[in-house]
Amino acid sequence: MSRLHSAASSSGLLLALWLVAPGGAESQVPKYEAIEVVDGGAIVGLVTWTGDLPELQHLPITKNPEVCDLSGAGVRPSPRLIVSEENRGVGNTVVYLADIGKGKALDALLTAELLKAELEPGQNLRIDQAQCIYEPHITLAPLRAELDMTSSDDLLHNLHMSGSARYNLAFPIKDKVITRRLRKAGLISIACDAGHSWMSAYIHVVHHPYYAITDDEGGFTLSDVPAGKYSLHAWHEGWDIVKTEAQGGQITGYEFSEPIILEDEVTVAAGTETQANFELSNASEPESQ
Ligand SMILES: [Cu+2]
Repeated sequence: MSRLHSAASSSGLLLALWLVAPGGAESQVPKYEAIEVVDGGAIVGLVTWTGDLPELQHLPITKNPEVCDLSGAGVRPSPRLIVSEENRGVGNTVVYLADIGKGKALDALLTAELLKAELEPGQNLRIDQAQCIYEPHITLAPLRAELDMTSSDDLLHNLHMSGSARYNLAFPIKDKVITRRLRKAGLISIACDAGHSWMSAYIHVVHHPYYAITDDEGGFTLSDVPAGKYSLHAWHEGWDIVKTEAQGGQITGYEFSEPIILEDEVTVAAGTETQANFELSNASEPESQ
């Protein structure tokens, strides 16, 4: 039983939804046509938390504290639910149009994400392993993009992907860069197989550019959307730990709860801004009830 069972099975579901073409036949790449968007609209909104906050489990740092636990806290706060104290906005939620068939070219997303990551256009997206945390925790990557992975830590990490990519990559030395192309749309779960059981991250490999990650205040914007009616989804990784796996008294991994997907219908009119908001709460996690 893999500790990523939960996330991997959800990504399978997500892929299944994406890959079923009209007529029920499966296709390798979901259908999407790049067109010039004239007088498109925007979808702007917030993902917020409602009600009491769950008690998040802090994960014990059981290996390499000299690098992974510089504060000496002994535990790593859960990275899985970020709620703003200012406005109860929920960060790290991926909001996207689930059913869009044509719109602006995917390159636009690549450029936007590169700018957000303060990289020059043309440089690859990058995931770092720094003080035994994946940075960033959530990545949006265009389908077929190359991803650079590196480690700022002077110890062994083993970056293990499951879901839409299945790379298993050792980072035995600091600053080593490994580049891989992401060839399949869908969700990738990442964990470290070198004993850092608290490390986790996700990549959404996307086949169109109408995706956004909410900021620390829960805000998102999807711009240049062709006028029309769409199904808008908000994906959150979830925050419950379903199972802790251990061997010989040492924690070896966690099974996390299923990701949560909220759905809404939005109608975008030409040249206008449409508001769309989502709410997460303890009731969003079936296991929490
Ligand atoms: Cu590691």
